[in-house]
Formats: sequence, structure tokens, C-alpha cells
Amino acid sequence: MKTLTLLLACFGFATSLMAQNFMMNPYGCEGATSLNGKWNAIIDPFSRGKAGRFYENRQAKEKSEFLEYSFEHGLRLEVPGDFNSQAPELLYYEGNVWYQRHFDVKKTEGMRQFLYFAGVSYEAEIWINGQEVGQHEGGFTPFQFDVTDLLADGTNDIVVLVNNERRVDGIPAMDFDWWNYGGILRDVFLVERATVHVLDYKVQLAKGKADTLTGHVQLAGAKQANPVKLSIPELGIEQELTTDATGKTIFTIAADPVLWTPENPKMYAVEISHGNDVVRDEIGFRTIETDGPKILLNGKPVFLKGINFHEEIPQRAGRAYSDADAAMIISEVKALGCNFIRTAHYPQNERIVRLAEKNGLMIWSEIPLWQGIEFSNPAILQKAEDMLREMVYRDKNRAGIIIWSIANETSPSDYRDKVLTELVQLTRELDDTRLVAAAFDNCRYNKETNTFFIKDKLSEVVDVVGVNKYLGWYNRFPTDPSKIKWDVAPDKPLIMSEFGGEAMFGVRGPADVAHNWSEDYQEAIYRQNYTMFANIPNLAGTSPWVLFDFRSPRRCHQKFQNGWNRKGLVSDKGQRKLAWWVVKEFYDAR
Ligand code: GCB
Repeated sequence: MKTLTLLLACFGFATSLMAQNFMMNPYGCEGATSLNGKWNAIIDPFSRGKAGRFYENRQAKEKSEFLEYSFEHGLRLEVPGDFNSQAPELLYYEGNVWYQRHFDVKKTEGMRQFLYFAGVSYEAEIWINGQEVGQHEGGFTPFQFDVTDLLADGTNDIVVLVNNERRVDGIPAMDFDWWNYGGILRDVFLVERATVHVLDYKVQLAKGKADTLTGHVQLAGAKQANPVKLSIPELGIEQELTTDATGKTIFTIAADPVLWTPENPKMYAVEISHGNDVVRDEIGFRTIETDGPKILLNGKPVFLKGINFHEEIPQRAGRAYSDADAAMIISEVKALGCNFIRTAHYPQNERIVRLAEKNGLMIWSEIPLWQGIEFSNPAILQKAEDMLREMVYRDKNRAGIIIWSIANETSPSDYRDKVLTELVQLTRELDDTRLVAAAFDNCRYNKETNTFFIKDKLSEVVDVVGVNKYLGWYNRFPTDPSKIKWDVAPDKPLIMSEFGGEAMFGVRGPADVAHNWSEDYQEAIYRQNYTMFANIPNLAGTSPWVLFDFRSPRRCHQKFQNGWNRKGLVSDKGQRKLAWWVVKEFYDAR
């Protein structure tokens, strides 16, 4: 199936039941029509819809005919957007929701039509005019289908069955610490493109070389060698390329770009065309490497001043999806003094990623392989690989992304080690210009030497080790923080990828009492952690958990949590807690 999908993907004509692995960039090409807006919806908790053929969206014609479903005159849901926050009865809902709408098409001779979903959580099944288009599993990455042959001129009907039930063999699986938002979370487009069109491209600096651009262009629908043009006018690049018969060309071009940095996130207008088919992008150029315990950006050591956040707008208590949402989140990140974000725990929408990059933020992007994964199930590797490919395909041109992370807090076992080692390899095959990381929560402490250490084969395979450690919250500091030593992957960069504790905004109390949820206690945790960090020789960055309080059904303290994880530096109402100032001070001093 994998080979078949890839083969079909290369030619861009997959009307198979699987989504194509490569995706176009619908934001950068002409011919994209948004299918965002209000869609009709039916909630189907008992999974009756397939037997009832909801996907046909039939209308009764005979006098004696009746139908026990109707998309009209009922629930209307906003796309993009999660369904949980759009109707009170959907708040905790996990199950099927059927979406439907009409849209008009006027097909152009010689052109093809693609349906592009930027993100549907968790599983999507799609029909057009009653015909099955395909399905996709995984809530945080895009997918597309060639639907040319299913569309008619005039009004067409699209039905999408979305299911967000947690599943044992899912990624993430049964238990995770964020709201299980379901729905068509991100943009939907119908895109008209030439039969032979630019499907995929990568334009980046070669690893460690600030004067050499390298990459590829992949045409879809090609049956022979074809001309392709790459232009970056500001760099004086107007390169004529020729693809092979599969539509691919690989290039290397000498160039002298102003490098992308947090201080000057320079981006260049890039155009890739085949005849009249043009894709435009804004791309920055930088190198990222490690040198022993250091991370080198453009050859110079950089300390990652980071923060974690979910793709959520706390004030609205729903998923972030718009430019305005991205602006709110990124302005709060900048206000904290950061140069780095960890888009926990999944690839976030392109609006956030692109805005972060424009604002000079380096990015850690992660697939949602979060604790509790059923590694012994052979299906997991395939699913994880698909998510990894989709993440890398979508964002491989983003200079902001410096780290691909393959997992968060997984426990060593033969199965897990095998799956994750293969994922590390695949990441490097897909993109050798970035660093590969994972976040670990299994550092142990040697009481004799007052030293933290790690014994985990995976830590030997990744380029950067992320450590999640909640000293002062889930675990006490084993001794005075200034006496604690760290000997964790000493030859590699270590990022404190999570630390912190909970506090309810406005609650004050003694700084040494954990159970009163005070801002003072949270502030003290931060100060103690920073004291300890001074003794981590290979510390290359920090990213506290977490920017905002976020919704999580796991959080059951009725007085202080009530379905919210309160580790935010900023409350769900946008108020800054005392710890915010400690982080700000730490970053401003570096
Ligand atoms: C973690 C997880 C994160 C949780 C956090 C917490 O280690 O990686 O997803 O939300 O701890 O608050 O417990």
C-alpha cells in the first residue's frame, strides 16, 4: 500500500482511497477556492450514518418515501473550527460528526481539481456527490485528493465524516493532556491546477553551507522530461531546470543570501513555475547544526529562549485557526522575550508556523507521539511515518523550523526503540538540513553524586535531547537546587523542553506550600529551576510548560482546575502570573 500510495503521489493523480502523501501549497498558488464557512452537520454518536447512507444526502422524491436524516434545517458548524466549542452538547463529545455543504464548480478543459484539507481531527472520510473520495487518519497534518473525475459542472455536494474517538492504536492514543478537539479544524480548499503542475518543492541551504542553495521540484502529472523555472529575483536567481520523466529535478545553486536570524528574519520571494502553473512562497535561508553541546545557527552558538503552547485560544476555549489567533499567540510569545517555540505536541497550523517564522522564532515541530503509544502494534510505525512525512512535506521550506521531534515522553522497550529509531532515520532521509530531537521524561537521579543521568538508547540516536522535568511540582527537588548536577547526554545539546508547575491566577500564598495553587509557589519553582539550570553544562535552551492555561479533561481539581491545566504563565483570561516575570527576566538577561 505504501509503494502504491507513493507511486500515485508522484504522479499526483491518486483517486485511490488513500490521501496523497505529497501536498501542494494551496496558499501559494492561483486557482484555490476556499470551502471555509458554515457547513451543515449531523451528530451521530451511535454510528448510524454509514448504514443510513448519509453520504448520499438524498432528498425524498416519491410521495411514499421518507428519510430519517436531513442535513438542512439543523446544526451549522463553522469551518475551520473544532466542533466541541461550537455547541454546548459537543463540549466533551468524542464520536462521529457528519459535515455537508454544496459548492459550485466550473471545470476548465485540461485542468485538474484537488480537494485540500489543512487538518481534520482525528479521522476523515470524504464523499463527493455520493461517491467515496478517500480517508485520512491524523488530526494535525494536511492531505489532498484529486477529485476531477468526481466533480460535475454546477452544484456539487461534499460530505465529510469526522470521527475524534480516542483509540488504542491512535497517535495520540487513549490518554493525552489536552482537549480532544474534533472537527474540520483547519482550512479547506478546492484547487484547480494544470494537469502537469508544481506539486512539491524544497529550496533551502545545503547542510552547513551558507553559500549553496539546494533542493528539488516535483511536478505532478508528468509523463516526460519537463522544463521548470526557479526564480528568486532578489538574489538574481532565474534558473531554468529540467525534470526527469517522473517530474523531479534536483538542483544546487551558488547564492549569497542574507541569512535568516531571530534578529533579522529575512525572507525572499521565491517563484517556481512550469508554464503558466506558478507557486509563490516566501523562504528564508539559514543553517542549523550542532557542535558537541552547542546548537549553531548560521555557524554561531545560539541559546534557545523558548516556550511551549497548544494550538488553542484560551479566551475562546477552542482551537486556534485564523490569522488573528496566530497573531494573539505569537505576540504573547514575543512579549516574553523568546526566540524559540515548541509547538506542543503536534504540527500546528500553517498560519502560526509562518507568523512565528516571520517574527524570527525558531521552531521545534513534533508529531503527536505522546506517551501511551501502542508500539507493539505494527500499524503504529506506518501511521507515525505518514504523520512524519506530512509534517516534513508541509514545512520543509520554513527556515523557522530547526528541529523535527519524533516523540514526547515514551518509555524504552524493544518495540519502542525500534519504531523510534526508524523514525529518526526516516526524518534524516526526508530532510538532512534540520536537527532531530525527542523529549524524554526518564532522567534518573543518583543520590550519592547528586546527579541526574539518562539511560535510554534513543537519547544516543537523536541530535538534540529534550528533557521534561517537573522538579518542584510532580517531584520534589532532591536537594538544594544549586547542588544538583546534570550528566545527561553531555556531548549533545540539552534543551529543558518542559518544566514548571500550576498556579491559579490571583491566588497568593506562602511560596513553600505546593497545594494552595498560588502564583507565589509557581514563581518559586521557576526561580529554583533557573538556579539548577546554571549547573547544566550542555544546556542549549529552555522552554517552560506552558504559555497559557489550557483545557484538559484530565485536570479534575474542582476548585482550581475544573478541566484546565493551570501551568500557564498566562491565565486563560490573558493575565500574566508572577512566574511570567521570572521567565522574562531570565530571557532578557541572555
Ligand atoms: C508533560 C507533558 C505535557 C503535560 C505536562 C503536564 O510532561 O508532556 O503534555 O501537559 O507534562 O502538565 O503534566
